[in-house]
Amino acid sequence: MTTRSPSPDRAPGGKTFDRLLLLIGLVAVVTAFLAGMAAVRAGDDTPSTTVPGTGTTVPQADEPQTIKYTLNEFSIVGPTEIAPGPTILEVVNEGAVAHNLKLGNAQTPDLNNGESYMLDVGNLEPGTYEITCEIPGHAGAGMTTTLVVKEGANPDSEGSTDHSGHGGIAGLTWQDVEENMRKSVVSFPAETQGTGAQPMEPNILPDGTKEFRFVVEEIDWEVEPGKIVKGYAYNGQIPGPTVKVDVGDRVKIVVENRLDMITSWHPHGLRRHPIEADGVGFITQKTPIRPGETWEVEFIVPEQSVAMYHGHDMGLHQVPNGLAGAFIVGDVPIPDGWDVVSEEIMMLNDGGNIGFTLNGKSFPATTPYVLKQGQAMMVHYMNEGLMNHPMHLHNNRQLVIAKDGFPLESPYYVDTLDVAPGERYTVLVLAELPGTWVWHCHIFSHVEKPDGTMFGMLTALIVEE
Ligand SMILES: [Cu+2]
Repeated sequence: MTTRSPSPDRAPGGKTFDRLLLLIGLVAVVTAFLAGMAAVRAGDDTPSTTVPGTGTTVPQADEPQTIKYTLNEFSIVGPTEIAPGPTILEVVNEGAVAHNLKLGNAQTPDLNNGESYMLDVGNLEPGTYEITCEIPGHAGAGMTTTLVVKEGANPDSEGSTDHSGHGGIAGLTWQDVEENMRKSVVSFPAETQGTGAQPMEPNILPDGTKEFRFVVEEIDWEVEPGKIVKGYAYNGQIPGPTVKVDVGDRVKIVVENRLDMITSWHPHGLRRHPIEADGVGFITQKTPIRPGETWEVEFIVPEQSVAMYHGHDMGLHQVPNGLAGAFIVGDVPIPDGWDVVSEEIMMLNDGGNIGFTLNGKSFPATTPYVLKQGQAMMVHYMNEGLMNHPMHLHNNRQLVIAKDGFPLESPYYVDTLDVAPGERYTVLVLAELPGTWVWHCHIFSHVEKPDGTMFGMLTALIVEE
């Protein structure tokens, strides 16, 4: 027990031949002459004009049209329909982190905040083109869009960027933005298929060993209402089921790989686990767990820990797509004077197909937490993503009592706690004031889309009187 910790009572309110050559030459000369005539005529008839508010130029026949695209976390905003012809994309990164833009074989370099690039995409024939940011994870997080090229298209159609004149953004009026926001908020908490991080019961073997069996599979996962993505799961859950055992327990871990790729099982942050259990292919085990194989390991858990198990080989691909779960050993000591009614996992993720999520779900499909006034709950923040997330709870305090499972000698109060990839923080959340209190990552692009829709790493603490 930690004795010097503050008690709730004492403290105040918390991404090839000559003839043939001659013939070709003649054809080329005639073609160039005819094209030149056509250009002269087109030039006379079709002056260049700029469509107000879009930065889009409607060209003379020979002159490429310039189409503007804006990059942000995590969106690509620009016209959704343009006319065929030679085209240059003016790509501007308004985001906080580096982004790029790819259309067909044309791709910009990585652009930092405020940088722009004129990308010549050549002569666009009628058709549908995918536009993406190629930085790992960014397309999955939303940086993808479709451009339809067709005769007679007006580039001033839906989706064009316009930061002026409408009181809204992304070509929307403020009323559209408000409506998008309202629709997302009023549907909270929205029901979706599948719940992650469910408590896992072990098989008790004859010698008392607690056996945990994991099946690694690709599944369809509903991240937000109607949005179903391909994810990787332990036992059909994202995050995987929550393991909780006692200090001194003998455990057996069995991992069956039903993927068409290698995987492994690493107990990140489990303290003093034997090296055979460390789950790194060609280093602590002969090979990764190959498709169709089953790997197992048995060991004693010697110390209280707040750990996460996850794929380690092909981790870049698998973990951001859901292959992670909590592994808790024993109890984090609770300071005196606290009424702690539950122990919760809040797993943070931000990459892959899953995107910005809390426990595998994006708002409004996140689960709210409900407490009575004066109660407290223990929450283990676990970051299995690729980015930091400053987690902010409105108006109710959080007492940080452990870092990466190590109990703090001097717990401290926060309202915002930055959780880096791989970190775990254990906090006691005190329900001080009645009402529905927003609880979210404070990087706005992780919770709000450019069109006003709330999504991602947002939930609520509901304090009942
Ligand atoms: Cu965040």
